[in-house]
Amino acid sequence: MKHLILGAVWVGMVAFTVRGGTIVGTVQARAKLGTDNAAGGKYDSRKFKFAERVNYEALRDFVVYIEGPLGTNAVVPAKPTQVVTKRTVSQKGAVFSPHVLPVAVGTTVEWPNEDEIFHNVFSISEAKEFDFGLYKKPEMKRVTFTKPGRVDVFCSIHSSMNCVILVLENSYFAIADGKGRYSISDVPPGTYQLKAWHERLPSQRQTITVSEMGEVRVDFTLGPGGAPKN
Ligand SMILES: [Cu+2]
Repeated sequence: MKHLILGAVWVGMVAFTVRGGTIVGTVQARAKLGTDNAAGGKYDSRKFKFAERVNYEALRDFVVYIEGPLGTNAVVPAKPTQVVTKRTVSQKGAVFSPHVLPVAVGTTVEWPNEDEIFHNVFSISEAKEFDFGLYKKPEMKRVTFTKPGRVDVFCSIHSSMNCVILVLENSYFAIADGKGRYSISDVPPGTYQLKAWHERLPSQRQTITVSEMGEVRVDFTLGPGGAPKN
């Protein structure tokens, strides 16, 4: 009997200590082959910035995430995540920082206003509608995102101010760094749809299998045309 109980405890511990795997890779954007942008060149010049061509190589804020609910689902940070409004030297107006914020569903996001001027932060997105009204320091506004989806956020006063809150169904996501590299760790073993997202490009999916303590490498190249419909 004692032996059986010990055995059960041992099995329980093994189940508890299954170690997740890691998903690593890069995300980059590329214009459709044959267009001027694919060759780079003259449009990389700052002089042509007014022409508002997309410099695909310079795109940032890619998010990579596992689609759908997973395990115990979202692990919500204990403290609210923040999007700060601030003025930068390079921009005439105020901006939200970060510009793209992926969060797990249930996360509360605060919008501290670091300016001495008023802002009115709002969204009309289906996943979350809100309107903070005019406010500035030390008043603080916050919203909890309870539904997955893309939430576009604007300021009713300043046209340069916009950001995207990407509300995701689980906590297995990463935002790529300045070189397009990302890493998602402690992923429970399993087969998943891994999705690469950018606010202005078609998303892409790949089916991946993560093994216990294994490392899966997945690279994405996003671009208009040629990408799977989403
Ligand atoms: Cu504003």
